[in-house]
Amino acid sequence: MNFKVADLKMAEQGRLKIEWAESRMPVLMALREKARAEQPLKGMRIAGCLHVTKETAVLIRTLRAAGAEVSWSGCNPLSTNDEVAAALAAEGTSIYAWHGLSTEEFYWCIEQTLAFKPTLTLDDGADLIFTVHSKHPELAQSILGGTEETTTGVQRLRAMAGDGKLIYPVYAVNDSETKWDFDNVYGTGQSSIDGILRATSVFLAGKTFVVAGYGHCGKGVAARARGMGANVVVTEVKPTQALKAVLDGFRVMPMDQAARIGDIFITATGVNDILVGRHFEQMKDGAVICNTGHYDVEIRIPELEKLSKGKREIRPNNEEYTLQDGRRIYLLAKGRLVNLAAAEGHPSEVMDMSFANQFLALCRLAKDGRKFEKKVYELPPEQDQELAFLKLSTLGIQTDTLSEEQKKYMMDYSAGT
Ligand code: XFA
Repeated sequence: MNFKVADLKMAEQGRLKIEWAESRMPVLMALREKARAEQPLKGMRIAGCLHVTKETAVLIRTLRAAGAEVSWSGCNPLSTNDEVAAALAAEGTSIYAWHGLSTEEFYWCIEQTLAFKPTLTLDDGADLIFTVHSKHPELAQSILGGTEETTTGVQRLRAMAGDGKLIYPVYAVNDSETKWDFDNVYGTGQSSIDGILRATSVFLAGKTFVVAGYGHCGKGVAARARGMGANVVVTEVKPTQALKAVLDGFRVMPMDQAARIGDIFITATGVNDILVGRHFEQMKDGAVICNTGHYDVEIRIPELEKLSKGKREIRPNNEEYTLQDGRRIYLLAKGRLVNLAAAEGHPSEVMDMSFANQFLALCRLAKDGRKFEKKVYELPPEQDQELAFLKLSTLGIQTDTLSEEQKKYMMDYSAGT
Protein backbone atom coordinates (compact mmCIF):
# COMPACT_ATOMS: atom_id res chain seq x y z
CA MET A 1 0.00 0.00 0.00
CA ASN A 2 1.71 3.22 -1.13
CA PHE A 3 -0.63 5.68 0.51
CA LYS A 4 -2.06 6.70 3.85
CA VAL A 5 -5.31 8.67 3.96
CA ALA A 6 -8.16 9.03 6.47
CA ASP A 7 -10.67 6.73 4.78
CA LEU A 8 -10.65 5.30 1.27
CA LYS A 9 -14.45 5.00 1.35
CA MET A 10 -14.69 8.77 0.85
CA ALA A 11 -13.25 8.47 -2.66
CA GLU A 12 -16.52 8.94 -4.54
CA GLN A 13 -17.30 12.25 -2.79
CA GLY A 14 -13.74 13.34 -3.52
CA ARG A 15 -14.11 12.52 -7.22
CA LEU A 16 -17.16 14.78 -7.46
CA LYS A 17 -15.24 17.64 -5.87
CA ILE A 18 -12.30 17.16 -8.24
CA GLU A 19 -14.59 17.02 -11.27
CA TRP A 20 -16.24 20.25 -10.21
CA ALA A 21 -12.83 21.92 -9.91
CA GLU A 22 -11.84 20.53 -13.33
CA SER A 23 -14.85 22.24 -14.85
CA ARG A 24 -13.55 25.58 -13.43
CA MET A 25 -9.86 25.13 -14.36
CA PRO A 26 -9.77 25.33 -18.15
CA VAL A 27 -6.11 26.36 -18.51
CA LEU A 28 -4.76 23.38 -16.62
CA MET A 29 -7.20 21.12 -18.50
CA ALA A 30 -5.97 22.47 -21.87
CA LEU A 31 -2.35 21.93 -20.80
CA ARG A 32 -3.30 18.41 -19.68
CA GLU A 33 -4.71 17.46 -23.09
CA LYS A 34 -1.63 18.80 -24.88
CA ALA A 35 0.67 17.00 -22.43
CA ARG A 36 -1.19 13.71 -22.79
CA ALA A 37 0.01 13.64 -26.39
CA GLU A 38 3.51 15.06 -25.86
CA GLN A 39 4.43 13.43 -22.49
CA PRO A 40 6.78 16.23 -21.31
CA LEU A 41 7.15 14.62 -17.86
CA LYS A 42 7.72 11.06 -19.02
CA GLY A 43 10.08 9.24 -16.66
CA MET A 44 9.89 12.01 -14.03
CA ARG A 45 9.19 11.17 -10.38
CA ILE A 46 7.64 14.17 -8.68
CA ALA A 47 7.43 14.56 -4.91
CA GLY A 48 4.95 17.26 -3.94
CA CYS A 49 4.19 18.90 -0.62
CA LEU A 50 1.15 21.10 -1.23
CA HIS A 51 -2.36 21.63 0.23
CA VAL A 52 -4.46 18.57 -0.64
CA THR A 53 -7.46 20.36 -2.12
CA LYS A 54 -9.67 19.65 -5.11
CA GLU A 55 -7.62 22.18 -7.10
CA THR A 56 -4.34 20.44 -6.22
CA ALA A 57 -5.94 17.18 -7.34
CA VAL A 58 -6.49 18.74 -10.78
CA LEU A 59 -2.76 19.58 -10.86
CA ILE A 60 -1.80 16.04 -9.77
CA ARG A 61 -3.99 14.45 -12.45
CA THR A 62 -2.34 16.75 -14.99
CA LEU A 63 1.18 15.79 -13.87
CA ARG A 64 0.28 12.12 -14.21
CA ALA A 65 -1.33 12.61 -17.62
CA ALA A 66 1.94 14.26 -18.70
CA GLY A 67 3.80 11.03 -17.91
CA ALA A 68 5.05 11.64 -14.35
CA GLU A 69 4.84 9.36 -11.35
CA VAL A 70 3.71 11.35 -8.34
CA SER A 71 4.12 11.04 -4.58
CA TRP A 72 2.34 13.61 -2.43
CA SER A 73 1.95 14.97 1.08
CA GLY A 74 -0.07 17.91 2.38
CA CYS A 75 1.78 21.06 3.45
CA ASN A 76 -0.67 22.10 6.18
CA PRO A 77 -2.54 19.74 8.54
CA LEU A 78 -5.75 21.75 8.28
CA SER A 79 -5.97 22.26 4.52
CA THR A 80 -6.16 18.56 3.62
CA ASN A 81 -9.53 17.52 2.29
CA ASP A 82 -9.90 13.84 3.25
CA GLU A 83 -12.38 13.11 0.45
CA VAL A 84 -10.00 14.47 -2.17
CA ALA A 85 -7.08 12.55 -0.61
CA ALA A 86 -9.14 9.34 -0.77
CA ALA A 87 -10.05 9.91 -4.41
CA LEU A 88 -6.39 10.46 -5.31
CA ALA A 89 -5.29 7.33 -3.46
CA ALA A 90 -8.05 5.30 -5.14
CA GLU A 91 -6.86 6.35 -8.59
CA GLY A 92 -3.27 5.28 -7.88
CA THR A 93 -1.52 8.38 -6.59
CA SER A 94 0.86 7.61 -3.79
CA ILE A 95 -0.43 10.12 -1.26
CA TYR A 96 0.24 10.56 2.46
CA ALA A 97 -2.17 13.11 3.89
CA TRP A 98 -5.04 13.36 6.31
CA HIS A 99 -6.76 16.23 8.05
CA GLY A 100 -5.38 17.19 11.45
CA LEU A 101 -2.16 15.16 11.38
CA SER A 102 0.49 15.94 14.02
CA THR A 103 3.88 17.56 13.38
CA GLU A 104 5.56 14.18 13.75
CA GLU A 105 3.13 12.60 11.27
CA PHE A 106 3.68 15.54 8.91
CA TYR A 107 7.40 14.77 8.69
CA TRP A 108 6.69 11.06 8.40
CA CYS A 109 4.54 11.83 5.33
CA ILE A 110 7.34 13.89 3.78
CA GLU A 111 9.77 11.01 4.37
CA GLN A 112 7.43 8.62 2.53
CA THR A 113 7.38 10.89 -0.52
CA LEU A 114 11.19 11.16 -0.49
CA ALA A 115 11.64 7.39 -0.20
CA PHE A 116 10.41 7.34 -3.78
CA LYS A 117 13.62 9.14 -4.91
CA PRO A 118 12.13 12.08 -6.78
CA THR A 119 13.64 13.74 -9.83
CA LEU A 120 11.58 16.90 -9.24
CA THR A 121 10.10 18.49 -6.09
CA LEU A 122 7.14 20.83 -5.65
CA ASP A 123 6.81 22.88 -2.47
CA ASP A 124 4.46 25.26 -0.69
CA GLY A 125 6.49 26.66 2.20
CA ALA A 126 9.75 24.84 1.30
CA ASP A 127 9.37 22.02 3.87
CA LEU A 128 10.16 19.32 1.33
CA ILE A 129 13.25 21.10 -0.03
CA PHE A 130 14.47 21.76 3.52
CA THR A 131 14.06 18.10 4.42
CA VAL A 132 16.12 17.07 1.38
CA HIS A 133 18.80 19.59 2.38
CA SER A 134 18.96 18.69 6.05
CA LYS A 135 18.27 14.95 6.06
CA HIS A 136 18.80 13.54 2.54
CA PRO A 137 21.31 15.72 0.66
CA GLU A 138 22.37 12.65 -1.38
CA LEU A 139 18.97 12.75 -3.13
CA ALA A 140 19.96 16.03 -4.78
CA GLN A 141 22.16 14.09 -7.22
CA SER A 142 19.12 12.79 -9.05
CA ILE A 143 16.90 15.87 -8.51
CA LEU A 144 16.75 18.11 -11.59
CA GLY A 145 15.07 20.92 -9.72
CA GLY A 146 12.17 22.10 -7.61
CA THR A 147 9.39 24.67 -7.54
CA GLU A 148 8.11 26.85 -4.70
CA GLU A 149 4.58 28.29 -4.53
CA THR A 150 4.70 30.89 -1.74
CA THR A 151 6.28 34.26 -0.96
CA THR A 152 7.67 33.05 2.38
CA GLY A 153 9.12 29.88 0.85
CA VAL A 154 10.79 31.85 -1.93
CA GLN A 155 12.28 34.32 0.59
CA ARG A 156 13.80 31.48 2.58
CA LEU A 157 15.19 29.79 -0.52
CA ARG A 158 16.74 33.05 -1.75
CA ALA A 159 18.45 33.43 1.64
CA MET A 160 19.78 29.87 1.31
CA ALA A 161 20.99 30.46 -2.24
CA GLY A 162 22.67 33.69 -1.05
CA ASP A 163 24.65 31.67 1.50
CA GLY A 164 25.61 29.14 -1.19
CA LYS A 165 23.58 26.45 0.61
CA LEU A 166 21.07 25.54 -2.11
CA ILE A 167 21.86 22.12 -3.57
CA TYR A 168 19.58 22.16 -6.61
CA PRO A 169 17.83 24.78 -8.79
CA VAL A 170 14.39 26.09 -7.81
CA TYR A 171 11.76 28.02 -9.74
CA ALA A 172 10.03 30.77 -7.74
CA VAL A 173 6.54 30.15 -9.11
CA ASN A 174 5.22 32.77 -6.68
CA ASP A 175 6.94 35.58 -8.55
CA SER A 176 5.05 35.11 -11.82
CA GLU A 177 2.57 37.88 -12.53
CA THR A 178 -0.15 35.34 -13.37
CA LYS A 179 0.42 33.82 -9.91
CA TRP A 180 0.69 36.58 -7.29
CA ASP A 181 -1.31 39.23 -9.07
CA PHE A 182 -4.26 36.93 -9.62
CA ASP A 183 -4.01 35.24 -6.23
CA ASN A 184 -3.71 38.45 -4.28
CA VAL A 185 -5.89 40.91 -6.13
CA TYR A 186 -8.63 38.69 -7.51
CA GLY A 187 -8.45 35.61 -5.27
CA THR A 188 -8.16 37.43 -1.96
CA GLY A 189 -10.53 40.15 -3.17
CA GLN A 190 -13.44 37.81 -3.76
CA SER A 191 -12.77 35.24 -1.04
CA SER A 192 -12.44 37.87 1.70
CA ILE A 193 -15.80 39.40 0.85
CA ASP A 194 -17.18 35.85 0.67
CA GLY A 195 -15.87 35.14 4.19
CA ILE A 196 -17.39 38.32 5.61
CA LEU A 197 -20.76 37.53 4.05
CA ARG A 198 -20.80 33.92 5.27
CA ALA A 199 -19.85 34.94 8.81
CA THR A 200 -22.24 37.88 9.07
CA SER A 201 -24.78 37.96 6.21
CA VAL A 202 -24.44 41.77 6.32
CA PHE A 203 -25.78 44.01 3.60
CA LEU A 204 -22.77 45.79 2.11
CA ALA A 205 -24.55 48.48 0.11
CA GLY A 206 -24.25 51.87 1.79
CA LYS A 207 -21.97 50.60 4.57
CA THR A 208 -18.68 52.28 5.39
CA PHE A 209 -16.10 49.59 4.66
CA VAL A 210 -12.58 50.27 5.93
CA VAL A 211 -9.65 48.50 4.24
CA ALA A 212 -6.30 48.75 6.04
CA GLY A 213 -3.49 48.45 3.52
CA TYR A 214 -3.61 49.13 -0.22
CA GLY A 215 -1.21 46.46 -1.44
CA HIS A 216 -2.47 43.82 -3.86
CA CYS A 217 -4.80 42.19 -1.33
CA GLY A 218 -6.22 45.47 -0.03
CA LYS A 219 -6.73 46.72 -3.56
CA GLY A 220 -8.67 43.59 -4.50
CA VAL A 221 -10.87 43.72 -1.41
CA ALA A 222 -11.54 47.47 -1.84
CA ALA A 223 -12.56 47.03 -5.47
CA ARG A 224 -14.97 44.17 -4.68
CA ALA A 225 -16.50 45.95 -1.67
CA ARG A 226 -17.16 48.99 -3.83
CA GLY A 227 -18.71 46.71 -6.44
CA MET A 228 -21.26 45.65 -3.83
CA GLY A 229 -22.16 49.29 -3.12
CA ALA A 230 -20.08 49.88 0.00
CA ASN A 231 -18.53 53.23 0.75
CA VAL A 232 -14.86 52.26 0.92
CA VAL A 233 -12.25 54.00 3.09
CA VAL A 234 -8.56 53.03 2.80
CA THR A 235 -5.81 53.48 5.41
CA GLU A 236 -2.14 53.37 4.40
CA VAL A 237 1.35 54.22 5.60
CA LYS A 238 3.12 54.37 2.24
CA PRO A 239 2.55 57.61 0.29
CA THR A 240 2.60 56.01 -3.19
CA GLN A 241 0.03 53.40 -2.17
CA ALA A 242 -2.13 56.02 -0.43
CA LEU A 243 -2.01 58.17 -3.55
CA LYS A 244 -3.04 55.22 -5.74
CA ALA A 245 -6.02 54.61 -3.46
CA VAL A 246 -7.01 58.30 -3.71
CA LEU A 247 -6.72 58.28 -7.51
CA ASP A 248 -8.71 55.04 -7.63
CA GLY A 249 -11.48 57.08 -5.99
CA PHE A 250 -11.27 55.91 -2.37
CA ARG A 251 -11.23 58.12 0.73
CA VAL A 252 -7.92 57.82 2.59
CA MET A 253 -7.48 58.75 6.26
CA PRO A 254 -5.63 57.55 9.37
CA MET A 255 -7.15 54.61 11.23
CA ASP A 256 -7.74 56.88 14.24
CA GLN A 257 -10.35 58.71 12.13
CA ALA A 258 -11.64 55.69 10.22
CA ALA A 259 -12.27 53.82 13.48
CA ARG A 260 -15.10 56.25 14.32
CA ILE A 261 -16.99 55.93 11.03
CA GLY A 262 -16.47 52.33 9.88
CA ASP A 263 -19.18 49.65 9.86
CA ILE A 264 -16.85 46.89 8.64
CA PHE A 265 -13.05 46.79 9.01
CA ILE A 266 -10.67 44.45 7.24
CA THR A 267 -6.89 44.43 7.70
CA ALA A 268 -4.72 43.50 4.72
CA THR A 269 -1.33 44.96 5.59
CA GLY A 270 1.01 42.09 6.54
CA VAL A 271 1.98 44.09 9.65
CA ASN A 272 0.99 43.64 13.31
CA ASP A 273 -1.15 45.92 15.52
CA ILE A 274 -3.33 47.61 12.89
CA LEU A 275 -6.51 47.60 14.99
CA VAL A 276 -5.74 48.12 18.70
CA GLY A 277 -7.43 49.19 21.94
CA ARG A 278 -7.81 52.89 21.16
CA HIS A 279 -9.58 51.98 17.91
CA PHE A 280 -12.01 49.56 19.58
CA GLU A 281 -12.83 52.32 22.08
CA GLN A 282 -13.96 54.60 19.24
CA MET A 283 -15.89 52.11 17.11
CA LYS A 284 -19.64 52.27 16.52
CA ASP A 285 -21.98 49.75 18.11
CA GLY A 286 -22.17 46.72 15.80
CA ALA A 287 -18.83 47.23 14.04
CA VAL A 288 -17.47 44.12 12.31
CA ILE A 289 -13.70 43.54 12.33
CA CYS A 290 -11.64 40.95 10.46
CA ASN A 291 -8.26 40.21 8.89
CA THR A 292 -7.09 38.92 5.53
CA GLY A 293 -3.42 39.84 5.97
CA HIS A 294 -0.84 38.21 8.16
CA TYR A 295 -2.03 35.28 10.32
CA ASP A 296 -3.73 36.66 13.43
CA VAL A 297 -1.46 39.56 14.41
CA GLU A 298 -3.11 42.51 12.64
CA ILE A 299 -5.91 42.83 15.20
CA ARG A 300 -4.69 43.04 18.79
CA ILE A 301 -7.24 40.67 20.29
CA PRO A 302 -5.94 40.71 23.90
CA GLU A 303 -6.84 44.42 24.06
CA LEU A 304 -10.32 43.71 22.76
CA GLU A 305 -10.66 41.04 25.45
CA LYS A 306 -9.48 43.49 28.09
CA LEU A 307 -11.97 46.18 27.06
CA SER A 308 -14.89 43.72 27.01
CA LYS A 309 -17.17 42.63 29.81
CA GLY A 310 -18.36 39.58 27.89
CA LYS A 311 -18.24 37.64 24.64
CA ARG A 312 -20.24 34.94 22.92
CA GLU A 313 -20.18 33.15 19.56
CA ILE A 314 -23.24 34.59 17.87
CA ARG A 315 -22.73 32.72 14.56
CA PRO A 316 -20.00 30.43 13.22
CA ASN A 317 -16.77 32.43 12.83
CA ASN A 318 -18.38 35.46 14.47
CA GLU A 319 -17.76 36.44 18.10
CA GLU A 320 -19.68 39.25 19.74
CA TYR A 321 -17.61 41.28 22.23
CA THR A 322 -19.57 43.57 24.54
CA LEU A 323 -17.60 46.57 25.79
CA GLN A 324 -18.08 48.14 29.25
CA ASP A 325 -20.58 50.72 27.91
CA GLY A 326 -22.64 48.10 26.08
CA ARG A 327 -21.31 48.68 22.56
CA ARG A 328 -20.80 45.47 20.59
CA ILE A 329 -17.92 44.60 18.29
CA TYR A 330 -18.03 41.49 16.10
CA LEU A 331 -14.69 39.75 15.52
CA LEU A 332 -14.64 37.29 12.61
CA ALA A 333 -12.61 34.06 12.52
CA LYS A 334 -10.71 35.02 15.69
CA GLY A 335 -8.71 37.51 13.63
CA ARG A 336 -7.26 34.78 11.42
CA LEU A 337 -7.49 34.91 7.64
CA VAL A 338 -11.21 35.41 7.07
CA ASN A 339 -11.04 34.08 3.50
CA LEU A 340 -9.62 30.75 4.70
CA ALA A 341 -11.56 30.33 7.93
CA ALA A 342 -14.99 31.59 6.90
CA ALA A 343 -14.88 30.94 3.14
CA GLU A 344 -13.02 28.45 0.93
CA GLY A 345 -9.80 30.27 0.06
CA HIS A 346 -9.02 31.13 -3.53
CA PRO A 347 -11.62 30.07 -6.08
CA SER A 348 -10.65 27.25 -8.47
CA GLU A 349 -10.47 29.72 -11.38
CA VAL A 350 -7.64 31.54 -9.58
CA MET A 351 -5.77 28.37 -8.60
CA ASP A 352 -5.99 27.45 -12.31
CA MET A 353 -3.43 30.16 -13.07
CA SER A 354 -1.09 29.38 -10.14
CA PHE A 355 -1.05 25.68 -10.87
CA ALA A 356 -0.63 26.15 -14.62
CA ASN A 357 2.54 28.05 -13.68
CA GLN A 358 3.59 25.13 -11.46
CA PHE A 359 2.98 22.66 -14.26
CA LEU A 360 4.96 24.62 -16.87
CA ALA A 361 7.81 25.23 -14.39
CA LEU A 362 8.12 21.47 -13.80
CA CYS A 363 8.10 20.84 -17.56
CA ARG A 364 10.93 23.36 -17.97
CA LEU A 365 12.96 21.65 -15.23
CA ALA A 366 12.35 18.22 -16.75
CA LYS A 367 13.66 19.48 -20.08
CA ASP A 368 16.56 21.74 -19.04
CA GLY A 369 17.09 21.34 -15.28
CA ARG A 370 20.47 19.68 -15.81
CA LYS A 371 21.79 22.90 -17.36
CA PHE A 372 20.65 25.08 -14.44
CA GLU A 373 22.78 26.41 -11.61
CA LYS A 374 21.95 25.95 -7.93
CA LYS A 375 19.97 29.17 -7.74
CA VAL A 376 16.45 30.50 -7.42
CA TYR A 377 15.06 31.20 -10.91
CA GLU A 378 12.14 33.31 -12.02
CA LEU A 379 9.87 32.04 -14.75
CA PRO A 380 10.19 33.89 -18.06
CA PRO A 381 7.65 36.69 -18.60
CA GLU A 382 6.57 35.00 -21.87
CA GLN A 383 5.02 32.27 -19.73
CA ASP A 384 2.72 34.85 -18.13
CA GLN A 385 1.64 35.99 -21.59
CA GLU A 386 1.11 32.42 -22.73
CA LEU A 387 -1.06 31.60 -19.70
CA ALA A 388 -3.05 34.83 -19.86
CA PHE A 389 -3.63 34.17 -23.56
CA LEU A 390 -4.84 30.65 -22.78
CA LYS A 391 -7.16 31.90 -20.02
CA LEU A 392 -8.60 34.52 -22.38
CA SER A 393 -9.16 31.89 -25.09
CA THR A 394 -11.05 29.68 -22.65
CA LEU A 395 -13.24 32.70 -21.88
CA GLY A 396 -13.81 33.15 -25.63
CA ILE A 397 -12.04 36.51 -25.61
CA GLN A 398 -9.79 37.71 -28.40
CA THR A 399 -7.36 40.59 -28.38
CA ASP A 400 -5.62 42.73 -30.99
CA THR A 401 -2.12 41.90 -32.23
CA LEU A 402 0.63 44.27 -33.30
CA SER A 403 1.39 44.47 -37.01
CA GLU A 404 5.00 44.13 -38.19
CA GLU A 405 4.99 47.86 -38.86
CA GLN A 406 3.82 48.63 -35.35
CA LYS A 407 6.54 46.43 -33.88
CA LYS A 408 9.12 48.23 -36.00
CA TYR A 409 7.74 51.61 -34.89
CA MET A 410 7.99 50.60 -31.23
CA MET A 411 11.62 49.49 -31.60
CA ASP A 412 12.71 52.48 -33.66
CA TYR A 413 14.74 55.11 -31.89
CA SER A 414 16.45 56.67 -34.96
CA ALA A 415 13.59 59.00 -35.91
CA GLY A 416 13.65 60.91 -32.63
CA THR A 417 10.48 62.53 -31.45
C1 XFA B 1 -5.77 26.37 3.10
C2 XFA B 1 -4.80 27.25 1.06
C3 XFA B 1 -3.81 27.70 3.21
C4 XFA B 1 -8.04 25.86 1.44
C5 XFA B 1 -8.62 24.62 1.51
C6 XFA B 1 -9.91 24.46 1.96
C7 XFA B 1 -10.61 25.59 2.34
C8 XFA B 1 -10.06 26.83 2.30
C9 XFA B 1 -4.77 26.95 3.85
C10 XFA B 1 -5.79 26.52 1.71
C11 XFA B 1 -3.81 27.86 1.83
CL1 XFA B 1 -2.55 28.45 4.11
O1 XFA B 1 -6.77 25.98 0.94
C12 XFA B 1 -8.77 26.97 1.83
CL2 XFA B 1 -12.24 25.40 2.88
N1 XFA B 1 -4.78 27.41 -0.35
C13 XFA B 1 -4.41 28.72 -0.86
C14 XFA B 1 -5.53 29.73 -0.58
N2 XFA B 1 -5.22 30.91 0.05
N3 XFA B 1 -3.93 31.13 0.59
C15 XFA B 1 -6.24 31.93 0.22
O2 XFA B 1 -6.69 29.45 -0.92
C16 XFA B 1 -2.98 31.95 -0.14
C17 XFA B 1 -2.01 32.38 0.91
C18 XFA B 1 -2.52 32.09 2.17
C19 XFA B 1 -3.82 31.46 2.01
C20 XFA B 1 -0.76 32.98 0.81
C21 XFA B 1 -0.04 33.32 1.97
C22 XFA B 1 -0.57 33.05 3.21
C23 XFA B 1 -1.80 32.41 3.31
C24 XFA B 1 -4.65 26.28 -1.22
C25 XFA B 1 -5.83 25.97 -2.13
N4 XFA B 1 -6.85 26.84 -2.15
C26 XFA B 1 -8.04 26.64 -2.92
C27 XFA B 1 -9.11 26.07 -2.04
N5 XFA B 1 -10.36 26.03 -2.70
C28 XFA B 1 -11.24 25.12 -2.03
O3 XFA B 1 -5.81 24.98 -2.83
